Amino acid sequence: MTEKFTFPGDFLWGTASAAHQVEGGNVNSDAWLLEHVAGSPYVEPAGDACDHYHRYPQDIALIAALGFNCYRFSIEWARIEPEEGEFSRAALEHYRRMLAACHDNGLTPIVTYHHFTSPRWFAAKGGWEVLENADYFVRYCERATAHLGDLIGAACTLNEPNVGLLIQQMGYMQPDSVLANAPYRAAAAKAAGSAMFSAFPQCLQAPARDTLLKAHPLAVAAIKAGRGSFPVGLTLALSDHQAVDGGEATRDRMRQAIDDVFLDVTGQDDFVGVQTYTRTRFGAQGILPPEPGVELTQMGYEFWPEALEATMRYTASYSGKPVLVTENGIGTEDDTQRIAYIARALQGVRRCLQDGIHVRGYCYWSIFDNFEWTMGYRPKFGLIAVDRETQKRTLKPSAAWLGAIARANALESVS
Ligand code: GCO
Repeated sequence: MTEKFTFPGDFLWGTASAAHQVEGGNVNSDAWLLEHVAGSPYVEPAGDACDHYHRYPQDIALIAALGFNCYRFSIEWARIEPEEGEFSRAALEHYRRMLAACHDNGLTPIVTYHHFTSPRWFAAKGGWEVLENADYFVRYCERATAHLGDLIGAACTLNEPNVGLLIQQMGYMQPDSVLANAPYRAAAAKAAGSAMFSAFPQCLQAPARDTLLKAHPLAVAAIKAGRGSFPVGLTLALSDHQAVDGGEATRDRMRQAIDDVFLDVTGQDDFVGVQTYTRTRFGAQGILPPEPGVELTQMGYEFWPEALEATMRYTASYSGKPVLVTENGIGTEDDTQRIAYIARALQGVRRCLQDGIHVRGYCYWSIFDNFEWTMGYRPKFGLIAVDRETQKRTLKPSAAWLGAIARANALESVS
């Protein structure tokens, strides 16, 4: 039986992006350097990306025209503070214009202060692996807020500070002991003219975790003390951790180490940003491979749209905070599969709301097919395709489909 479910009146409907993945020409960032060294973990460089740095006026108008009421994007530290202590008024003004464009188009801007990339000088000082370096991030947050705060609708400090731990546990990234001697680290340090070079998320996770845990609450305090008044939170990479055949203890241990430690520093936050793509199953011995018979996405993840509901419920009950879905999506060439994925994920959002969980909004990752980090441009997460030669944007059916749901602020509920 189907009936109509209406979302709360202030529900945020949006899509998400991140500076390095869409702007293009982010040459002063640590990622850009790492993309170009011998033995780089990146299959290709970001290059011009989607040239969103120049095309944001049309892009933002397009997002609004589709029916969304918010846009999550990140401001780029490497542009705002190109050298240590040297802040670029021009770069800050660029982001002011982006924020103003959101408002002009009726979109609430959700700003991420740090979405993986940092300035080269920060990486050359050991980046997140050095505890004292948290202070550089906090100072940047202060300066950015002083310039932009009156136009910000909501803010995320760090994007997925736990993602390195998660992908390391899943076997997608080497353990710290191996990473420490990765030839590209030495090559990057040499290129940066430094004794060390550490770029997130390919950094040593144990020391980076401590710096990130220190930085987040300090950044929240700095942002809240600054210009403007808007909700502030942390986003986390949250996989639906499932226990199978006696895997409960392993699952709980992993959840504690990857998720709970970060949720434990959200005390002053206004929401937790939930970013979920799939599930992870744990047996008594550790992580299990994908279950035979379950479809895989381009990322090699299990197609498991209900993962979002599980992580929202876990996060809300563990933290006692409202949740905002800051990312949920699928890498696929098949847009019908994308629609099926989102449709099922949204039923989970609906069930959470019906159970009284405070969900502030849903942002699909991503607005464009963009630079999927080490995997380059192959995975297609976008609602909009981008021609890599001409930069021409082409709407996929999912863009109009999700935009219509956003505009209606309602969904047919399927039980
Ligand atoms: C992350 C980031 C995004 C990714 C997205 C798809 O999770 O790595 O927040 O930058 O592109 O998650 O993998």
